[in-house]
Amino acid sequence: MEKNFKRTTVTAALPYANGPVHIGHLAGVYVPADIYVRYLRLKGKDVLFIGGSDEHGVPVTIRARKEGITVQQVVDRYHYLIKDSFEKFGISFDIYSRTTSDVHHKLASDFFKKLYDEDKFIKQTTEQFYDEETKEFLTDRNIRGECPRCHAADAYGDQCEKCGATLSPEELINPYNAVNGNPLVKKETSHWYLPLDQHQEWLEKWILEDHKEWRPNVYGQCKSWLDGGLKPRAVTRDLDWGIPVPVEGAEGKVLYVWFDAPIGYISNTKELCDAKPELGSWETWWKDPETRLVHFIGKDNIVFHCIVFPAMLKAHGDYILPDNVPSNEFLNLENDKISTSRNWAVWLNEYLVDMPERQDELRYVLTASAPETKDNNFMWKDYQDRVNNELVAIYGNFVNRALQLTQKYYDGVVPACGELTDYDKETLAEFADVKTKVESLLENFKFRDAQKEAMNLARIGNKYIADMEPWKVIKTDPERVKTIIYISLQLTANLAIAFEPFLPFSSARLREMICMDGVNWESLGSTELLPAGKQLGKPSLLYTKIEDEVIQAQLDKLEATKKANEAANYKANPIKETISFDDFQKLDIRVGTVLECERVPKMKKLLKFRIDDGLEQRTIVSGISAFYEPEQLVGKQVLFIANLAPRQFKNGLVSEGMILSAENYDGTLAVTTVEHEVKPGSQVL
Ligand code: B3M
Ligand code: ZN
Repeated sequence: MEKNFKRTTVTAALPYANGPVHIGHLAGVYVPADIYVRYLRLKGKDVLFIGGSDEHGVPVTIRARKEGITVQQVVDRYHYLIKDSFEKFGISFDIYSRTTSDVHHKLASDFFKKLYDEDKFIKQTTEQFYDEETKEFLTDRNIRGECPRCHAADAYGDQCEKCGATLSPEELINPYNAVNGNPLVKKETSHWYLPLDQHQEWLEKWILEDHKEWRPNVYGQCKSWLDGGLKPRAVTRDLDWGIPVPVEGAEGKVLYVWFDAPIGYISNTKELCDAKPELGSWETWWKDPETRLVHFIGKDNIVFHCIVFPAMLKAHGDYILPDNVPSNEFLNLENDKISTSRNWAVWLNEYLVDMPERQDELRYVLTASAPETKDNNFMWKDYQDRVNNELVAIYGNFVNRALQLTQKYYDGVVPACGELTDYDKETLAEFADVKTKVESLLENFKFRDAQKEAMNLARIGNKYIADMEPWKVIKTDPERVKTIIYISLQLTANLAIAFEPFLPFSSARLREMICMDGVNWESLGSTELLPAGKQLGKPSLLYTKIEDEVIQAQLDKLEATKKANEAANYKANPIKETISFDDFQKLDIRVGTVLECERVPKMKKLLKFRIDDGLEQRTIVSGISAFYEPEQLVGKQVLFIANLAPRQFKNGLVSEGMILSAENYDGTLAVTTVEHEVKPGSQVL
């Protein structure tokens, strides 16, 4: 639906203030949002860029317990750290506030109250786990217990980290309070629910019919939620940290973090507009149908921004709905999932120290390999290659040559342009349409391709100057060199404009070198940006090479993290109690040959094996499907426990034994096998 909007409200997901932000955040949300906003501003559009920290919810409370400090101390520490990182990376928020602000508490509370008064919620009473000693209801993450699938001792209420099973707390065997180990009882509690099922119909039409232009990953996730049928969702929690539920009889209850956090976008807009009346009323930015609302988020937030929050806004009645929700997939680091708990990340605050003055380099690489359509991988070697071979060797090199030659031949004054050769004209024609290309890509949220176009402009320049060899021509035809340099300088000025949304720091440096005031986006593509006779400033290198040692230091740091994780894992799983030889002999471990192996319908984690155990065939089921394709294992000889009592699964499937696998430090599993082939049924002694 093409519509002419008067203004745009752009939001970027509010990161939890429970830790610093890392490259995954930057690549997935903040750099693309910033590029988009910078572009809109350059186009002279009315735009507000709203950010802030998400300071409620369970994650911050867990962090506080871990560090032995108060929750307020946790959110204070990380809010300012995150804010500072964003600032230093040039993420140009109009406001970066926080959900513990008074403005937000009031607005979120009023929002809830209005829906409550108008009967937009339903109240339901359910049994939840309760700690009788501390008198608190526990949230999923704070409940641990034995995993019903793999029998790991310490699965979480929502997931077992050993076997990856998605769980609900009810499924845990002997659930206990993760903080103090207390056993838990079931107790009744009431909560308010947003009846999403009642919103199903309009959401279906609004998303599936009216927003077919949303990115396929976003559209697809929404469709699968809608196809599955929406269910009521609790919007309150039993917790002592958060915004109190503003109705009678709700003592000890707070708004669910996913209810208040998106309202944070609105509160932060209000805080901004109240402080700067020239921006107009905050309500214009959230309620006027001529305002376009765009949410930049990561893929784990899609359902909240495309279904839950719109349902809240609709139930409220006064608000506009998002026009687009550009969401990225995930960024991995050196082929491994970024993980805060395993410290597997490049933290922005550390990058700023380790790689001083190289914010644009990271912005560039993250956009060049942005996870726009599928998960992507950040490799330090790739970072080095892109910086050295693209920013330094193409963009920086071209600009430096053009400026140094101007300095050398003309004392830094732009020479007059003479008659153009055919090659000159071709070159100019090539960059004439870069503006249209970049614009259309940015408007369609294709940041990777848009940046590529800008880089292409540098490539054209680099090739032009290399082909023209002005340093040689100067000896034979000095008049001609004036034209070559003139054209090169116009290209240089164009680069300062084209890269402005992507690489704000180096664009500003370049503008300073060529004495260009401000950026006039509309003049992108012009061949008269720097008039003949203009005195330019002093050139210096735009980018410098990254040496191998610098990259090695980063890789070493990650290696040390891996080692520390392994050590921690060993500590968490110490050698078990000593057993007698007789005990050992009770175990009958044998070698079996895998005859068949297949996935089990509806039980995602499992692989079903048909094993030749030497005597006959038997079926063994094993929870390793995440780590192997079934056909990889056929023909392999595996170690299995032959005398384990058979175990029956929910769907009736019976496992006659257990295949032995080794668990790596990161939770991945490797099947054990023999060093050379033996007869099936051979005993392991
Ligand atoms: N804090 C989750 C996250 O950081 C959540 C986003 C809120 S956006 C309103 O992924
Ligand atoms: Zn498990």
